Amino acid sequence: MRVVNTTIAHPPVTTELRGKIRVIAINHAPVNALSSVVREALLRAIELAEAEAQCAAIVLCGAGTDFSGGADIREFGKSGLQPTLPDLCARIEASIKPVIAAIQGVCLGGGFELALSAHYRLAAEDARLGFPEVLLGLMPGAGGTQRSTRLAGARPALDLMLSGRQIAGREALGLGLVDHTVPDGGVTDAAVAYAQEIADKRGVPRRTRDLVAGLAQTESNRLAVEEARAKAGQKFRGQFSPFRIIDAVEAALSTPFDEGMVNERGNFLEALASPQRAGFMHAFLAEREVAKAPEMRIATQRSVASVGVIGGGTMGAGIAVSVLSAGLPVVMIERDEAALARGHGLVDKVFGENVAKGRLGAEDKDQVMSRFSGATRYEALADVDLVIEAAYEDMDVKKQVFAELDRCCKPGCVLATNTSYLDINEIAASISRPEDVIGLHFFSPANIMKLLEIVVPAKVSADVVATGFAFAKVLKKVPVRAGVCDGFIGNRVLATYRLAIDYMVEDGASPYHVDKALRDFGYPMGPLQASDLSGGDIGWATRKRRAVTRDPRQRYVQIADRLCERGWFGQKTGRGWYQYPHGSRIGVPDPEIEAIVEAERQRAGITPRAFEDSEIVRRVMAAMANEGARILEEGIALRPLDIDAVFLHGYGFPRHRGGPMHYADTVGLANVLEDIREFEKDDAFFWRPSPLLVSLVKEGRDFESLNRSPLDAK
Ligand code: 3H9
Repeated sequence: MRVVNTTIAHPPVTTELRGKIRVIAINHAPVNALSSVVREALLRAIELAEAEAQCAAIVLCGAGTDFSGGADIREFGKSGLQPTLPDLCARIEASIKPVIAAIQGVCLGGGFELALSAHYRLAAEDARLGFPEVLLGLMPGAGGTQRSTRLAGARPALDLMLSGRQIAGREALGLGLVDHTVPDGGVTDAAVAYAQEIADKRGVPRRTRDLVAGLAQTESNRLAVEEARAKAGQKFRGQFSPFRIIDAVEAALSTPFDEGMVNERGNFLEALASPQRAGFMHAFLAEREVAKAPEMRIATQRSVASVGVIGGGTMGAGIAVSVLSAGLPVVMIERDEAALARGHGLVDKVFGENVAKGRLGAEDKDQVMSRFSGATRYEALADVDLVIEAAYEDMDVKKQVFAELDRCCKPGCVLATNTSYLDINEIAASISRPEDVIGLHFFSPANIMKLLEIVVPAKVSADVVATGFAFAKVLKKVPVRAGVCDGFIGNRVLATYRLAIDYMVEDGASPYHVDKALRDFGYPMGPLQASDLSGGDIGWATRKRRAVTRDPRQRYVQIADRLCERGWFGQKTGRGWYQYPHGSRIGVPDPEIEAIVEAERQRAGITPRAFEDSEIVRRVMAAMANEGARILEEGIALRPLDIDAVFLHGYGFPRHRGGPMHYADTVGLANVLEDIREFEKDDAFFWRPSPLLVSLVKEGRDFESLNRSPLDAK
């Protein structure tokens, strides 16, 4: 292969003349992102090929397995880098020699836009094409909105750009976004042959910008825009880019190409500069960063080919589903046959529902369930490589289970507990092999929720921690490393901001107002709705457990206890903070709750006051940032971004806000501290500022500065 620039060890673009076809390959690992060096090299390669006498047509492809993962997200915010991607795309489309894109692997965002600016496209059947920009708070900004609408029509274009979903080459062919598919491998060879054919015909290159067919305001295109706008109001509440995507598609239908491009560019740049984009991008990078545990660099993971699950309740069954879905066999242990049958039934039900919804074939379900087995004796775990205990949350119960595991499991078996708050050091110390004991804290429903807290007790060996992270990858979870403390990262911060909410409710805010303010902030449901969903009895048990150790200076609000004493535990009892008539999942406000709250205020001698939405949000966010800073001080979380990932994937924190720590940076840590100092005047115990937060403000630093600290030092 002839290399264009021999002075660079890994040139960002390589080219090769095959007969009369100039093959230009993007060569920028790991995902062929379109960084400025790549764009520059591509522009030069296209111009050279156009001027080259021997070249009759050009094939554009990606070196390695992918076409391109899109614009280089790490270059966002750097201005003035030339050529811009829209300019490069325009130059490719304007080429007087036919350009054929050969698409394999991922072809996303700006990469897809690059391919759409070519005159023809060939894709591998299993290539993955899409516009993920919306998931980064962006929109396609290099003609994607204009060209995809012209090629596929408004409905498919909107679907792709608003969902961010990836489609296979086959589907792209059906939508008219590619011209041909190639069964497997050899896309570039097929594209070269196709380019030769096109060149032999000597036709004028077909330019998507000139396509008008089907564009005129047809009823179906118009309706697609209208429907998308109606749905977006609810689905993308508070977000910027989805609405601009719809505007851009509307512009593609009704204005000339160049005008549509101006509209797209303006909105793209606005989205690029927005805090929402910064929040989304932080979330994207954080979820990749958390997966790189320090132990993965220093230790080799143990092999995990089979898994045991202790307990067939909701959590145990959910974990079993998650493991089975990842292709591993599961042995479930329950205390008796009846409990085992219930656990088996719960697992079977989930896969049965997937069959009913068409997500799984009946035969596939049989195949998955054939990997499930159950037993009432721990000896059945003799050969498994990893066990996850999901038994009742009680230290004595856990210790009994672990004694059995110690007796029956083979040497080297990883022994994990799914406890939400119990001291894993104590569990580990109770058996003969504490180095094998780790916490794998799943979130309910375990087969759906992405978060997996990997809780690292003092004596665990590094290879067990590395195994936990590798196992999370197999389960397609987002693993976050946490230290041992009551509640680890997530439930500890949750407990703190729930206190802030309890105080506001007793001081005058309606529970429904609190929920609405946080929904408007971007949460899918309010914290009290979430409590109704998970069950008020869980928090009640925690409060009782902590009663003995509670600091007498801590203010205690009894409202939630009054609900629990009535047996109002939320959705499962038909009543909690809301009423759920006839098994409904959407709660309705309950006047009796308002009365209970009022009575409690009187009992506590509180004169209620009004709260603005903004104060509700400020108090909740300040409580999260302050407790987050504390767990950083204690080393429970490695970095602020680990806390962000926990809340994004386990607690519904709005992704466009980036997580509680990133959001605090957005507000400004000095402002957060000022809020805390103001709240401290009323409750000096609860609102003590974290020393870390104070010192960061003093030094003019933010949480992000701690994300950059090298992990290797830990
Ligand atoms: C865009 O294109 C805007 C245009 O419309 C308009 C322009 C004017 N840039 O995920 P992985 C890194 S917006 C830079 O673990 P996988 C990633 O951070 C962009 N770096 O691998 C990681 O780095 P590290 C639209 C990127 O195989 C490494 O690559 N495109 C980019 O599981 C491996 O990533 C997107 O939104 C990038 N674009 O998945 C695509 N992408 O090793 C976003 C990845 O240091 N990317 N990296 O942690 C993805 O969805 C997945 O990364 C992908 C590969 C499917 C490509």
